[in-house]
Amino acid sequence: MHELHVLNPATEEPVATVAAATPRDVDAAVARAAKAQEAWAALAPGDRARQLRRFAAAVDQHLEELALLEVREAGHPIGNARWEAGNARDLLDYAAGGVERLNGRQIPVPGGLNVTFHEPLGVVAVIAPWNFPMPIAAWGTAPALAAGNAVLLKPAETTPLTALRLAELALEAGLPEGLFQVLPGEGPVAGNALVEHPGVAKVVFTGSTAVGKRIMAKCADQVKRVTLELGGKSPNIVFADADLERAAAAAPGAFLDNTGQDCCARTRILVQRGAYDRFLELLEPAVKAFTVGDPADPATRMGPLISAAQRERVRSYVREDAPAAIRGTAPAGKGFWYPATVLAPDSPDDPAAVEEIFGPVAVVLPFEDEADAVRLANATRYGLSGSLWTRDVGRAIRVSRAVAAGNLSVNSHSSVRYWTPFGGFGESGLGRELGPGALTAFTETKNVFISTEESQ
Ligand code: TXE
Repeated sequence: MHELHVLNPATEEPVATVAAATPRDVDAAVARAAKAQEAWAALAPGDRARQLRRFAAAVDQHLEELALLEVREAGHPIGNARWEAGNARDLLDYAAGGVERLNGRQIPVPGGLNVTFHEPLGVVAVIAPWNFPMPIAAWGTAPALAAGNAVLLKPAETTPLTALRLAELALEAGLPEGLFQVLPGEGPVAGNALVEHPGVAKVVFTGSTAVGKRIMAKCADQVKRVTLELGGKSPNIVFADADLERAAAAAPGAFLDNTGQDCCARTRILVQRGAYDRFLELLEPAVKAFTVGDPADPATRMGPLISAAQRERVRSYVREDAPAAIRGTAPAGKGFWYPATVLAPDSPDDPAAVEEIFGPVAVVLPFEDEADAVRLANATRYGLSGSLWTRDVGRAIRVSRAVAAGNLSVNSHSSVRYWTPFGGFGESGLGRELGPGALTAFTETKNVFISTEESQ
């Protein structure tokens, strides 16, 4: 039997060993989920909503425990981990609030009554990554359940523990047996079995673009529904007319939060030529003040990377002789630490400026004018998020419309709110999560025409 060995990324100490699901386990889970889903979809909306609210309340009661588990399995600073557990709770509450508002429409047509229904899909697979284990699990799970589906959640190999605890809390809160099951396992084994299973109606995948493409191709065989949330290489565009102090104070968090393991990380810092030197002068102390260390310490802002493999991946992008603008420090000894690094590549085509590194590494590049900024921002196969800093309102709107990305922020780096839509352009993904359309993404629209002709 395969096992997953969960390590504390800050210390490399073993935290737990978890059995990995096999394709046979997936078969059994799909059958149980399908059975539970029928009864769940038949419930009155208010009853479904009440059960989800109880689940949210259970998460709320165990918030600190869940956050501490996240600290241990993912190495996230405790402050971030509390936000993550809170985000999972909020999603469940938000989705519960949508159950009774999941209404169809009546569209006038001659000769009868025409109505639309939002029918649940059935069994949904949520394949989650390790960078935000709880929020991303909840982004798929909560609206899918609310819309009347069953959910099989496969957490990442390195972070199965919070997901398993969420499943226990769901049962304790009274959710029916089988409706929400967690299948820890390996991507190519358990994950693939979910993707290929004919009993799974939709796959929600968050992870690498390479695996996302493979999943999409496999889903095509069955015309299976799929939502993809993939990588990013988002720009942080600083115009010379911006409040440079504010922009420089905010820039470190935009690529160092979660140790840069964030699909929205603003890792391409584009600075207008006239402000370039001044901005770097302001950025350096801000990067160095970003406290790195023990994730359990509330003062810590940056923890370790998730694994030795991820650290190797990050290292591979930062050559020893790479022209660096800023280099921070990281703890020595055990743990998968990596220092905050800002590179100043000679060319915007340098791999560090083009590929998603998924670590605390950004590049800084100069640009000349607005058109040049937009051209550089869009010179990527990704399109997840981005920021722009300017005091000119017209420019803020023009550039926001011109940058091809799903989530933009002006004079801010904030791009994720559970009540607003989230997702990417280009190779950053397909479909949207969160926001007002979150539940309908887990339904099929059915149109029914009822003739009002009198019988002869
Ligand atoms: O991702 P994988 P990895 C990016 C980031 C990172 C890189 C590699 O650049 O450095 O991907 O990370 C499951 N069928 N992101 O290797 O492999 C896997 O078990 C079905 C961006 O960890 O894509 C895990 O649950 N499932 C990102 C999930 O996919 C499969 C978040 C993600 O793992 C599978 C994470 C298969 N064949 C990484 N192979 C984001 N968008 O935020 C793997 N999995």
